[in-house]
Amino acid sequence: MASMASRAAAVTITNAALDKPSHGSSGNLSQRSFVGLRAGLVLGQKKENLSLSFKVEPTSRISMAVAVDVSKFESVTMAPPDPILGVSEAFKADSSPLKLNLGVGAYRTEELQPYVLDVVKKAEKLMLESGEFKEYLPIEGLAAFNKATAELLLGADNPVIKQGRIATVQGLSGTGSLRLGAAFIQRYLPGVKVLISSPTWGNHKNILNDSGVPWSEYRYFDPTTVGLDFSGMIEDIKNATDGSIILLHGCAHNPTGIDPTAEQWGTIADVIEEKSHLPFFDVAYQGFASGSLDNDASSVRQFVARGLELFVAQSYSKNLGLYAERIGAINAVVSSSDVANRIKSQLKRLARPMYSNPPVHGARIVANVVGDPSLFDEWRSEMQLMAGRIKGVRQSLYDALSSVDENGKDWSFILKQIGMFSFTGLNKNQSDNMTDKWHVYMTKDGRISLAGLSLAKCEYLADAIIDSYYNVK
Ligand code: PLA
Repeated sequence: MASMASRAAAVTITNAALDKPSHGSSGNLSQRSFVGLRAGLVLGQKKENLSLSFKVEPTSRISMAVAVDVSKFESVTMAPPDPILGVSEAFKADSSPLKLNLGVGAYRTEELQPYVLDVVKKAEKLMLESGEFKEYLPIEGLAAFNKATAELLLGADNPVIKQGRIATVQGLSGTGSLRLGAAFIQRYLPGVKVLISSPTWGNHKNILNDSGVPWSEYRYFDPTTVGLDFSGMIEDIKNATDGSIILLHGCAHNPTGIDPTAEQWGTIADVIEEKSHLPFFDVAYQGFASGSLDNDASSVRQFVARGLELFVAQSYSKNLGLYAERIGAINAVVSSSDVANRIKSQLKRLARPMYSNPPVHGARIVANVVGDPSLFDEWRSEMQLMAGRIKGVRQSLYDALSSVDENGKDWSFILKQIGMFSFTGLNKNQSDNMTDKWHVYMTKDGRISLAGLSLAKCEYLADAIIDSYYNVK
């Protein structure tokens, strides 16, 4: 018998098992012992540090002990925490009563509690009463949801919808929809580069990398003006190889909170058209930037009205507060219904081996809210309420900063930014100080989520920002 006990294969067979083969197994003792022994011996031949112990107990129980102290996965290294969702984990571990989570973009009430929209509760009550089934959805998702989401995006009377020039597939929220779109690009536009804004939502890079889609960046943020580097953006989009894909944030750019004006969107569309690029919109905040679903979709609608083909990923995490339901969609607006049908068939083909078909609950909520005029109206007012609370906090943070700051720095850029976030301009060391000294949790790029801030905490936050900005390099 081998002496080292680093690794061993094992089998245990009792008397009972001799008489009755267990489910799924067949054969008698001699066959099974043989299999167990052979497995051990084969392994033993391959690896010197294998051992095999085999004993017959007085009760006729035959057993082999297993000891594993070397994993097949020794080479797996620890992954770094996610730069956004990892912040919530660190926040949870902090026991300070002062702590404030401004990391992830999740809406909180003035009491800093998670918020479930009233319309969502009402829609869920209706769903429960009607006893809806839990069978598989079709691969492309719930038909009523797909119709509603395309109409919310483009406007119900958009000719593209009547002409059937849109392929909509329900996705696993914004992220999953982007991932499906990226998988489609990888398969049907192999090697075509996606241009993403610098900076952008960090997960865009992961999604493209994991999908095997090459990417590079276009200029977007100008730190000197704390505004949009519009000429840099246009230049980079112009200089990209013809037929590139340009990833655009439909509204409420994350992390900067800076959006192009309607006129600038027109110029961006001109260049994209000239260069035969394909725009790919990420619409994760429709209704959250301005409080109006229509206003926040105007960038996409402007491009569609020009007859451009484009992709759009949508999310209902923020505007309906359905974060954990994972509900969103990928849409392709194309030149004919025939092409749309073919694209849809291929998106389904990509989805099937990834997750088969999407979850139903969130899709029903969206479909029920949008399909019921009174719930829809209620949703719009709740959305305005949420967007309004964020605007109020934005103003109050600006006021507090302006009054605390003895050096008179102009903080008005905070008021110009829109959506859930403010890009403070704090660097990594300063952001670390915010967390280590002040228990304010935020991403290391200097982004704070105003959706996680209350009016009551604005002064405290202003003190933390002023200290970090002036006292840390
Ligand atoms: N696109 C952008 C631009 C986003 O900011 C987010 C979410 C998504 C897509 C995806 O959201 P979804 O999958 O939940 O629909 N960004 C958050 C959360 C709010 C995150 O990082 O996942 C953020 O804090 O940036």
